[in-house]
Amino acid sequence: MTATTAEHDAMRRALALALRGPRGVNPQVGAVLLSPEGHVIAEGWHRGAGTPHAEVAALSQLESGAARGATAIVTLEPCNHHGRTGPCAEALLEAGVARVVYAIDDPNPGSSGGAERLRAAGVEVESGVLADEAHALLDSWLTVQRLGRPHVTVKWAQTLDGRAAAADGTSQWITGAPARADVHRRRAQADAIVVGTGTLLADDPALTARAEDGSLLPAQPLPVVLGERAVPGDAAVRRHPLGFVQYPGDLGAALTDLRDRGVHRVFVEGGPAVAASFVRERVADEFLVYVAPALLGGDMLALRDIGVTSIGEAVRLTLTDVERLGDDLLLVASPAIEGDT
Ligand code: AOF
Ligand code: ZN
Repeated sequence: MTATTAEHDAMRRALALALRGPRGVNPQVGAVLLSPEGHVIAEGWHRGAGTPHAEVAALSQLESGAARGATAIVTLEPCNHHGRTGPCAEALLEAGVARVVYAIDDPNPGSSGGAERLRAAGVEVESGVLADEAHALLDSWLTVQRLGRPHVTVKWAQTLDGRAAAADGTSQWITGAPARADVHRRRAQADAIVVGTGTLLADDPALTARAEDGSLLPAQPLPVVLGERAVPGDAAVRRHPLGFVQYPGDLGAALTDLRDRGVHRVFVEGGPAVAASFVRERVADEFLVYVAPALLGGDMLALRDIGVTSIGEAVRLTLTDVERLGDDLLLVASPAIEGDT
């Protein structure tokens, strides 16, 4: 039996509940329990590492026995491991849940297998309900699980002819205020902002996420500087509330270190050389390209050499969104095959 309308609605609710949890080393997960008649009898969400999982949080809302015959709607496959908390698959079985509907499989080898465990015990299990939405919610956590590195967004602003600076190197304010405000909103979603030493020395960016009135947004990503050149003593980034980290080389090692610091979402604003290095190393999951209706001509391209010499080697992307921001355009694109540019 595929999922019912009530189950779809409950999954939507579970996704909203998941968002109440913090973004951190653990995924954001939501759960809703439906009575056999399809009424919501309990809700729960995961409140971060070390706290009960969403399913257990929902079950704890009920008197013992009240979940017998119920359907559990969960945004992630119930776990099957003894981690910081007991396995959710066992908790659901003990509570007498008859049916489990979840959105996406748990990619973590240490905790996956809950679906099989439940089926083996005679529980009906459905998966894939609102899977796209659950993927979108967990994209950075899924990237860390699958690829062992943070999810990477590479952003640049360019003119209509693909230039990011004028011949003299000046590059600030290619796009207008609405596009810049959009960048700040998206920066604030990231755990780290990356720039190269070239951009740092040329623009002296503060690398803070700010509101339209210039005030600091509550969530600040960690500033990351890539490259060997020294950060000047009076650089604006030195006044960042979180300080900054610098990696002289090896992008892979930098991303692994950032992952180990709990960074799941990296926002690369680095300039044409840094952007190109992420593309060359195939570690860019999403591109945000802000396009201003202006022309600069010349050689100051938005992206340096990415190792493509022939058209057949072009890095093909899928356009996932187009937005108009004032006079500018935002194009959002991802590698044609996820995680494998
Ligand atoms: C679920 N429901 O609500 C969550 C799950 O450190 P632990 O013990 O909390 O385990 C974390 C792992 O459990 C995490 O990496 C992911 O695979 C799964 N998270 N599973 O059934 C939940 N948050
Ligand atoms: Zn669990």
